[in-house]
Amino acid sequence: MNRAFVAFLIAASVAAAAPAATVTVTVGPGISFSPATVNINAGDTVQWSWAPGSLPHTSQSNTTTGAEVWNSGVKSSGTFSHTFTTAGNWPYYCSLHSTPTGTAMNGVVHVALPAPTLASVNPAAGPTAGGTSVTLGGTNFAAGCTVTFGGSAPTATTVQNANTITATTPAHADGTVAVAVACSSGTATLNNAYTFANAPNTTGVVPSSSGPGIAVTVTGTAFQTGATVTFRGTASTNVTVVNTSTITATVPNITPGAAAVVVTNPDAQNSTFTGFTVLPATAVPMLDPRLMWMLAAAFAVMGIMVIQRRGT
Ligand SMILES: [Cu+2]
Repeated sequence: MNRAFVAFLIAASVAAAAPAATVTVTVGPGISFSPATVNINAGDTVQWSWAPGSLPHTSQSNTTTGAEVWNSGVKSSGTFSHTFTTAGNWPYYCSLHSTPTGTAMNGVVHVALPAPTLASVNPAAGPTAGGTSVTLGGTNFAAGCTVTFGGSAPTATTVQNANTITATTPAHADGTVAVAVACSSGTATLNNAYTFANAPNTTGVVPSSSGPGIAVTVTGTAFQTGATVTFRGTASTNVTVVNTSTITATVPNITPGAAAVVVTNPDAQNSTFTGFTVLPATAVPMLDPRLMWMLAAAFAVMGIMVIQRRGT
């Protein structure tokens, strides 16, 4: 997108939020409102202007309750104005020549909602499987507004009120996406507003046994910054997410024995590894005894080979 086009878009969006306008409807001189249908925004004014030499007419709203009630009374010259504040369709009629449900001398004012704005998406992350209930905050939401997450429609969308929509996330590939609210009055988009994340998968702990206070390395996939680690339900107090596949965590001070290791991402998705054993605090070897035996055996074999060479 080049700069000129961006400038155009900005100008266009500013134009969309134009200041209040006044639209004129001519009454008469015969039996007519002209134009019979006008489209305005909330805050705009309609001014009915009786044509020179007009027959006597009225302009009065069909509705008799609420903010959009008006009645000019019988006039054959001059003007009458009403400022609309409520979105919707507001039919009206001339009481001398028609009825609220008639067609002889009727008109309608369509008051559009201002375009929606989208300010917040909470929570901002969830599983790729979807099913997360997300609350969108903004303005000018109305019945019929639809939501997309990275172009995908939620499995459920409820417009709670003009400022709140709840939506259940669809399944979506791993990644951060824009969230958009599309209404008849316009579309609001919040870029990078929601992250679909794979569930973590904990595949190992190295070494597979260690004692309290010793840092071990947890390996796997889809670890997120801010992930927590527990050993048999007790949190490690020293966790470092090195990258998406590596976490270092200090074994907490718990009794020896098997301990499930659970990694929980900030989006609440978690994964359990069951192959870890907590050793007694006093029995932590400096090196794995099996490795010591292997090294000793290797040196012994090398030594025998050297001796045999010298002997020939
Ligand atoms: Cu009339």
